[in-house]
Amino acid sequence: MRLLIVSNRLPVALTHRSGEFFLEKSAGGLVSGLSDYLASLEKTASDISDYGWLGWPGISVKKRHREVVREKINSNFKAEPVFLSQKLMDKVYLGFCNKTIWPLFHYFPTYTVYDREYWEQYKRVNQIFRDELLSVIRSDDIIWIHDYHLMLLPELLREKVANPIGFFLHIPFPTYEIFRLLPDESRCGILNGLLGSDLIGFHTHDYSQYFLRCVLRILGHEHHMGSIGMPGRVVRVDTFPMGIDYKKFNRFITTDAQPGIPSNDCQRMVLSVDRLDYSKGILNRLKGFEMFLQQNPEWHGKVCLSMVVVPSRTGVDSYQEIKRGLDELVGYINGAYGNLDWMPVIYQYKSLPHETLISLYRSCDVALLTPLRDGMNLVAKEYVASRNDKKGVLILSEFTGAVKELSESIIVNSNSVDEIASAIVQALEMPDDEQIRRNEAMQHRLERYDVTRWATDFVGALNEIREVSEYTFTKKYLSREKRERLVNEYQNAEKRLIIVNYDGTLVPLTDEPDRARPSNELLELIQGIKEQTSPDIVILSGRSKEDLQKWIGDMPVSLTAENGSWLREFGSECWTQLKPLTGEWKKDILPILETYTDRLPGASIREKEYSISWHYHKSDIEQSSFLAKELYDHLVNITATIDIQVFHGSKVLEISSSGINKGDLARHWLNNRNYDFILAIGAGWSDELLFRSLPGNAWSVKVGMTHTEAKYIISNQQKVITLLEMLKK
Ligand code: GDG
Repeated sequence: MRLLIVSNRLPVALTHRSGEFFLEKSAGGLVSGLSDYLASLEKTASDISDYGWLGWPGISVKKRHREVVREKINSNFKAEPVFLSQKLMDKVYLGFCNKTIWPLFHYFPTYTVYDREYWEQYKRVNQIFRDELLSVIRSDDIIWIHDYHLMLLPELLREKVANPIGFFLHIPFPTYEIFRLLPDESRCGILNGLLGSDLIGFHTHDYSQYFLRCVLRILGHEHHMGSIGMPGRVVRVDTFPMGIDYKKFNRFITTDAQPGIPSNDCQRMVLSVDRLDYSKGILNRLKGFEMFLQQNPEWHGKVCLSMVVVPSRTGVDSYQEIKRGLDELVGYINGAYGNLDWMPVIYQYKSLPHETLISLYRSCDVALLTPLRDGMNLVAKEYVASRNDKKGVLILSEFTGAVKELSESIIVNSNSVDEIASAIVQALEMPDDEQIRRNEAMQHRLERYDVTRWATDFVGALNEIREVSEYTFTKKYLSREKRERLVNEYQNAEKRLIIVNYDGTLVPLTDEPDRARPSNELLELIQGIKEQTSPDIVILSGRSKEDLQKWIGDMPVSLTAENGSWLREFGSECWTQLKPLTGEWKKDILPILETYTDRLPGASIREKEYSISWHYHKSDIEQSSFLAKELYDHLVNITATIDIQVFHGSKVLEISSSGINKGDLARHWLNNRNYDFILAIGAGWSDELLFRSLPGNAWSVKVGMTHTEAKYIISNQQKVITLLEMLKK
């Protein structure tokens, strides 16, 4: 198996000087983290025998040079370039990626630009990536796509290949209220794009939940424990907090004096490191440091803030504004508080060599990381890992993904300048033994869940979900060949039984249950099967016997109403009961159902003799999904001591007298005769009991591509009719 990583940028940067192309390994959290994982694959035994990386090399390459460049990249790295013009890349990178998605997903709607052309360009670049991938993809490849630049790629690829596709989002996924600000085309496009994957990973549980909620609210797909059933496959949504190469940071050997480390006139140093970005909360941090100086004159001359700011996205206006604001505030603080011997803020606007960065991590007393929003924040993890003396204090914003695993840090709300100021005091005063105690706990966690474990877990989960999908949808799918076998067995049998559910199986589910009357074609089909092949046919339903009598009472079939409370055997005119039932319990249950009906607009109650159904087809999908689960839970709890049962069907809860379920019903019919062919078809949850109670040689078929106890699945209700038509001679 080959693991193919796809990201916006390749892990190597291409440059062009004096007519020659040069390659340089690029830095950055994702690249260095994944490179460490890929290197570990070469050393350890794993299912993945090879890997490759596909992305943009960083500059545009003229058509005539492309083959030379491709050769150069291929022969030096296991990488494939995606050639894009600088113009298009600038438009997309500085457009939809960094003026729409980045601000919106980091909760800055006021910075967000909604421009149709940006969206069109974004689609275009995703298509170019798809075409490039198609030219290199092999059938044994697992594809792992990274980050917000390529959110449409999973679906574009899924339309063309059957390979496993994983997607990981490195930035936050916002709440529904923020995400829905995107125009309909792009918000649906992004969700559908991502759902082309088999596995979608996020840094935190919250981001996963926000994504699932958006999928429900915007596309209407429900999930079950993070799995979404799509036609022919299951999409899994899960949480994988990205780690770092702990050992590399912890054991890195640094020489004492590194260029770029401020000469330490002051006794204590507070460090901050980030890219220049409004999401990083750099201005608030400076304001917090200023308040600290204002409130604590005893620290003047004894502490400095060393701020490393890495230039980024210099082409976006809002970034230039922050840069101006930052320059001014640093100048103001140094002017107002500093003197000839002491400069409170040491500000470096540049990228430092890796070794210098680690030296800084190790030599500071406090790391002050206060993003207003950050998907993870690897700097926080690197800082803790680098402290092989176990000392140092981390102050971390509660709005970073990393805070979930670094809960022993001093956690601040980065919007609050006061909290930042007092956290600095608390950090500077923290005794050594407490620093060690906190860092040990965090280091232990970071060492266990490092970047290799993160990637291994992700790839493992991707393979696993593919196996589930394949088992459910390939092995169980009632293919044409299996359908022909079924018909063949049917024709060769002597005593045949067909048990079929009514709603969702014989007739489509409708928003208005009264509209589910059988069509003339359906009635003719049932009549035809009976006349030509004389099977015993049983129709199961949760409906009242009056409805069934009215709609299909003339059919040559046996009927069961109210989920088995009533039976009408073929050839008989009267409805009977398998065992005596009571409707006494209804008076206790109805008030509960009424309360939930009041809470859920569109919900309705249908009372029958021995059962009640609570329908919510017409209600708001998200509200009903939540309330129906709550009601089900409520009913199951209170009915534990009463003789009734609760079924959660498709947009309906059915409560009926106990003692009879579809399994019991099946046994009743099975005892009647010695059948040598049994076919049972159902769509609802309660049909699982039916499937379970059938003998081993029966054909059990579930309608809908979901997980089931049935031996086979069929994609939709219309296919049931096609199958039944095949049973006629
Ligand atoms: C995304 C998400 C998420 C920084 N300054 C220098 C330097 N760095 C390195 C650090 C670290 C990386 O850059 C920054 O990692 P972050 O996690 O903070 O952020 P990004 O990579 O920009 O962005 C983020 C991450 O993806 C991973 O999923 O955590 O939330 O926005 O590795 O060491 N490296 C060098 N000199 C510097 O001056 N050499």
